[in-house]
Amino acid sequence: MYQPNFKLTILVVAFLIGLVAQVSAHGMMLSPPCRLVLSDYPEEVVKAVSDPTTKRPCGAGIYGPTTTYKPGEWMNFAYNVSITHGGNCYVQMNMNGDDEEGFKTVQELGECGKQLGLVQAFVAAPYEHCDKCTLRFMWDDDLGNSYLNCANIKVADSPDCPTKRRRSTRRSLKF
Ligand SMILES: *[C@@H]1O[C@H](CO)[C@@H](O)[C@H](O)[C@H]1NC(C)=O
Ligand SMILES: [Cu+2]
Repeated sequence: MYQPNFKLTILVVAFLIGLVAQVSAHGMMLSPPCRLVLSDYPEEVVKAVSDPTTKRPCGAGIYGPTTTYKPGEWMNFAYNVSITHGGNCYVQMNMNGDDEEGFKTVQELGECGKQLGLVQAFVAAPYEHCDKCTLRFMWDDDLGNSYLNCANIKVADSPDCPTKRRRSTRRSLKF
């Protein structure tokens, strides 16, 4: 009988996909909005950015919005844990793009993955202006897996006072 087998196959595959998603998705950065992947299916997006990753510096996420803060302003950081593990978590900032060496830890979150649900922290935005800062959540768990999420950050006084003007002022002072 072709039809029942076909249905059974679909059921089994759906079950396995559900299982894989449950087993491997460990959490994602919710605030500021992190980079995501291209997919028509929200579950796929969540899974891709929540899975353990070997892609450095930023994991699977490839694009996302840019969040602008004033210098030194509190950033409301939030990460949601969906599978628990030990291991230290860090909030890091890169003042210019995505180079691995450029990431400096700005807040230690301890073993943030030991409890399900929201990990929230107020993290101070840089005092220096930047057009392309990257905020990274990094969690190296106790099994040797890494979880990485990046968010695009801009630091400027206000939209009326763009970073460029500040930079050129600083540069002209140097010369
Ligand atoms: C946050 O994590 C909890 C616990 O695993 C989960 O039930 C919930 O769906 C998650 N919410 C978001 C927005 O990720
Ligand atoms: Cu795990």
